[in-house]
Amino acid sequence: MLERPTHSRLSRRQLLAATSLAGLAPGGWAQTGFAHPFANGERRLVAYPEKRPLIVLTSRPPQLETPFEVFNEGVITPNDAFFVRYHNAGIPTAIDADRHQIKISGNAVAKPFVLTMAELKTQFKPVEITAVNQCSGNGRGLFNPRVTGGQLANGAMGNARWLGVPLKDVLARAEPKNTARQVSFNGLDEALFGGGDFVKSLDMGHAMDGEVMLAWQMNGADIPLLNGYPVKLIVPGYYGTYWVKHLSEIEVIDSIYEGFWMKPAYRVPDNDCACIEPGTSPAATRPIGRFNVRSFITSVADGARVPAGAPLAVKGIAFDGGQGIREVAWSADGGQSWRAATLGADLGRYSFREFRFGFTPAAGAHDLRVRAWNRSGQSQPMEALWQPAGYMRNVVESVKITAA
Ligand SMILES: Nc1nc2c(c(=O)[nH]1)N[C@H]1C(S)=C(S)[C@@H](COP(=O)(O)O)O[C@H]1N2
Ligand SMILES: [Mo]
Repeated sequence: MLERPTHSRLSRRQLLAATSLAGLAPGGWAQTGFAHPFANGERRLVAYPEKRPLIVLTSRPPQLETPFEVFNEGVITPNDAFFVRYHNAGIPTAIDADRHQIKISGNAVAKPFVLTMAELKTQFKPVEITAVNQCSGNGRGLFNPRVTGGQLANGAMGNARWLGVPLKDVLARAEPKNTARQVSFNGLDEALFGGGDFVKSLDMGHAMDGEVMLAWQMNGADIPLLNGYPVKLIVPGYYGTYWVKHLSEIEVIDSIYEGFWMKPAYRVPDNDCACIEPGTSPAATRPIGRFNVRSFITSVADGARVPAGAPLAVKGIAFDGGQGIREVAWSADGGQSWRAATLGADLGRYSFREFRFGFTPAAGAHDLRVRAWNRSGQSQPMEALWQPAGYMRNVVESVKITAA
């Protein structure tokens, strides 16, 4: 029998020395103002440990949204601005990486074993990938009719450069049996009030595709504690729900894992659009999978006033589930006429792709829209698709500006 990985309950002295969330104590918050991600909503901006002031959705566990203007800083989202999402209140508030272990076991491996962080970093060949992490519910608060769940605007996404090792290489060492069907992933956080420990699973073929990885660095630095320190599962092109943080247990199993966070949670209507008519319920569901195509203007906000008769330079970002962005079109008349935007540098098919365009607005109102296509021709709907959980929103957004 293998021992359960130590979830290191640290002494007070160790706690001060280790990466720590001591600043989470109420009153320790650096409250720094308010944000208005919605027409009707005011949210506090609070700086958590290792983070700049972010939009607070809930404080226990912390759920923090990136203020949208951050996405105009560049195509890489800075670690201190990256969104934070947890489900359960029992989050680790201090982790000693030197004592952290990842246990690889399950009824479909021949050789279960335990990995330390030092072994993970030195015994496998590291790889790097730039990839977007996006919450399934990004934009959920904008659905109409409204849906329940975290009322997010579009800041529950971010793009980072991840350094780690392919999951495939780690699993191979455990010698998976040919009965292996899925791999499940657990992290150090725990459910305190029911609801179930946060455990996710991937099909064996996906887990072994060479792209899914165990990462310990984000944009050249340790992953911030709130984003999954000391090691996080990276599942390029897939919704953030699979990107398990503080990863501590991996099980290769001969069945389909159906814990709460795989079923009934995080499922979408099992049809082409993953959508239904409001007020109806889906005939069948499947686990949420890859991102659909999205694009956003980042340089000018909805409701902005700009000078009339002067050239306006506009930029933004587009991404999809891994085909890569082929084209972005823009419109200044609410989608009646379209022209091609210029694409920026290609940082890989899982990354944000920058785009730019310019025009000289005449005095009056302008309805700016951008619409992206990926390399297999998939695009974004002009009218939002709806589903009860508020996942996978990817409508062509409207940015209304006034030139005067
Ligand atoms: N251990 C753990 N990992 C987790 C979660 C969680 O609750 N616990 N939430 C998931 C969800 S739904 C999302 S969207 C991403 C968010 O990653 P981030 O907090 O690093 O931005 O983490 C995922 N990994
Ligand atoms: Mo999520």
